[in-house]
Amino acid sequence: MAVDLYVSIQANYKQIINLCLNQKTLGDSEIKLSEGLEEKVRHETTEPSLYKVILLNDDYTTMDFVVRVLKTVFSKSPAEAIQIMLSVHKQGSGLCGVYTREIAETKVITVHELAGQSDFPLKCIMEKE
Ligand code: TYC
Repeated sequence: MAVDLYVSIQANYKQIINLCLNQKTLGDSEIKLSEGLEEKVRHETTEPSLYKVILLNDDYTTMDFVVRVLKTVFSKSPAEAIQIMLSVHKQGSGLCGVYTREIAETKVITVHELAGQSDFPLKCIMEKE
């Protein structure tokens, strides 16, 4: 009888814990699962995914404009900007930098906006590392 009461009280405590942890059912494995998830979230927030921002070659955008984009949007030195532009011109594509998702997205949008304002078809893409 006393043992039954103890087990019942323990079950109630487990239910309260599970409600706090937003679990549907009871059990140690689910509490453990919840602890595991907390660890995963902590891990993801310390190491965000990185994305390569890549310029693509075309036949119409001037070399001068691409160099200007590399200097202003990607903070490249004049020598680096010329080297990357020539590499894109010869190889078809080239790496401009590696950034977190929102920064990479903003760089891609900025390149397309600047190109559009000057009527160039310059294309820029991002790729998850
Ligand atoms: N191929 C272009 C030309 O000959 C130059 C160019 C370089 C264009 C790099 C785009 O991402 C690019 N004018």
